[in-house]
Amino acid sequence: MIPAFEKNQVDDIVNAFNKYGAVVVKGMGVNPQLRKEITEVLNQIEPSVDEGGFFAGHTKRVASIVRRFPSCHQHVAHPATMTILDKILKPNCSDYQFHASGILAIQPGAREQTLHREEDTFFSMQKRDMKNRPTLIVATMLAITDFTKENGATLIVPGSHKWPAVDGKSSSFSPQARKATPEEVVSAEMKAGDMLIWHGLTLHAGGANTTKDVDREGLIMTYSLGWLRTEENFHLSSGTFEQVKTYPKIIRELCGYKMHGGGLGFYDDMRDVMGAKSPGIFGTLIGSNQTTNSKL
Ligand SMILES: O=C(O)CCC(=O)C(=O)O
Ligand SMILES: [Fe+2]
Repeated sequence: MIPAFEKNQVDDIVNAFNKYGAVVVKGMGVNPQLRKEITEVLNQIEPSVDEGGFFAGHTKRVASIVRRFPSCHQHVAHPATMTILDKILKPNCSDYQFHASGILAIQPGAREQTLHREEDTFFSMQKRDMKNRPTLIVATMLAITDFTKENGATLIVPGSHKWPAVDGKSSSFSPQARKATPEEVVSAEMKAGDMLIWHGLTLHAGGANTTKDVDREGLIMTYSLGWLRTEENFHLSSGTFEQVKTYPKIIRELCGYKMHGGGLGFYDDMRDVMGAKSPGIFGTLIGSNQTTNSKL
C-alpha cells in the first residue's frame, strides 16, 4: 500500500514521500475539458508495437502536453503540487522547473514496463548517498481514469529511493544494481483525479494491463531542480514563441522561459527570454551597464 492523503495534508505528504519514496494525493481532480481533449487525441493515434525493450507495447504516449493540451496548464501548475515541490525541491534551487510530460494510455495486452528510476538519466549522479545529494526529480502521475492493479496502475517499489548504490556509476539497469523482488513491488491504485507522487530515485514502471477492455490513462508530469538539463526540451516542445507568450506566466517560467538564479539561461544582453532584466550574480560582478547592446 502506498500512503494516501488529502491535498491539504502537506506535511504528511512530504513525510511519506521522504520515508517511502511515493505517496498518493487524493482528489486533485481532472479538468473535464482536458479529459475530452485526451480522448479526441488518443482516438487519432495507434498504440505502440512491443519491441521488447524499455517501453511496453499496446501503449499510447503523447508528449508536448503544454502545447497540445492548454487545458492541462492548471494541472502542471496546480497550487497543491507547487506547495509540495516548494518543500521538496526549493531548498536546493532558486526555482524548480517542469522536467518531462506525457499522456500515457496503457491498453489491454500491455506488459509491464522495465522498472527504472527517473534519475537514471543523470547517470553520473548514481551514488545513492542521500545524505550528500539533493533530490533531483519529483515525478507525478495524475490518474485520468481509475488506476487498478489489473489495468496497469503504476508499479512502485517503496523505499527503493534509499537503496545504496552498488558502485559509484551503476544505473537501475546495471547487472550489479539491487533488483526488486516481486513482493517488493506494489500497484499504485487510485481513483480518477488522484495523483501519485514519487521520488526520482524510486524504482517504478507502468504496470501490465491484463483487462479485456479497460484502458489506463494517466498524465505524467515531472519536475526537477532549476539548474539541471530537462528531459523534455520545452523550448522546442511548448510551441512557438508567439504561442508561449500567451501561456500563463507560471507555465512559461516552469518551461524555462526565465533565468535561474539570475544567471543561468540568459538570452540577449543578459535578459531572460521574456525580456525581464535580471542581472543577478552577473550584475553584481560586471555591472548592469554591460547589458545595453539593444541596437545589435
Ligand atoms: O506509465 C506509468 O505508470 C509509468 C511511466 C513511467 O514511469 C515512464 O514512462 O517513465
Ligand atoms: Fe518513469
